[in-house]
Amino acid sequence: MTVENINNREITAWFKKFDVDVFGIANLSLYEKELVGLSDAIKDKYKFAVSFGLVISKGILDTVVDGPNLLYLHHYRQLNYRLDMIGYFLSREIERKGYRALPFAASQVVDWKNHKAHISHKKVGEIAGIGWIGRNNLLVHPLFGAQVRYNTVLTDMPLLADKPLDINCVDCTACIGVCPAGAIKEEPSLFDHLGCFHMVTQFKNKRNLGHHICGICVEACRGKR
Ligand code: B12
Repeated sequence: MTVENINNREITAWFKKFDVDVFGIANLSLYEKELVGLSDAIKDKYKFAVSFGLVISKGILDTVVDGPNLLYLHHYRQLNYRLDMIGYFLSREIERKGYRALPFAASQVVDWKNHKAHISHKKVGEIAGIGWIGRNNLLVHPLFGAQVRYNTVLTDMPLLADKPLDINCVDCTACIGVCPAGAIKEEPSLFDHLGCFHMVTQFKNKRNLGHHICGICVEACRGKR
């Protein structure tokens, strides 16, 4: 068995131990974007991006009827916290084996003008074969739909990368009619980013949430749940 095979097995066992619902390995050279706010030299140090996600509680999503509420806000924050912890512990595990690892934040904006984080978890997840970018502009998993939150760890540990999936939303349009901003269109590239942002800003201010959240298109995108 190759060292790559052994490392893949160990990472899989590690994720199972931490009750991580979905994960995959992306070849970082397929991620053509910059790492926002970080030097290019950093990207050169790492060959792989490990993508991992936690499924959002169905019960919580059932309460998201006309937009976000305090329960959804709390759940959102707890999942982000757990995703950050998993990133930290996975990185420590990789470093103990003598390799480099760089954990990111589940939800941290570093460039508010352009709404960008250091790295796009959706794009990484897509390259890692976890799902596809749907009409709702979210990473859609074949089983869990968009009801997963993600994080990413970069590493130089030798691994076998997964391949992107060759599927998409096909004729599912469940998210189009429910979007309160009318931001979701039949054609995925026509997603109205600004309309979505204005709506989540309204929710943040009017519902006193302190975070740009919504959850309506997430609730509608159920996969096979
Ligand atoms: C900033 C941000 C926002 C902003 C703006 C989003 C935007 N314009 O992308 C606001 C506040 C509006 C927002 C809203 C929401 N967000 Co938000 N947000 C983020 C955050 C922190 C950064 C995203 C980012 O950098 N965007 C910049 C753009 C350029 O990148 P992108 O759209 O992510 O990636 C695309 C491009 O980069 C491109 N791309 C990248 N490389 C390449 C290479 C090539 C060759 C090509 C062609 C394209 C390409 O493809 C990517 C996929 O389309 C991420 C966390 C993270 N670090 O990823 C969460 C995240 C995207 N948000 C998430 C969610 C769930 C939401 C909300 C539903 C709110 C909520 N939680 O209730 C809404 C609805 C969003 C929607 N339907 O699109 C989840 C998505 C989970 C999923 N299953 O997809 C993330 C990943 C957080 C997480 N930890 O899970 N969000």
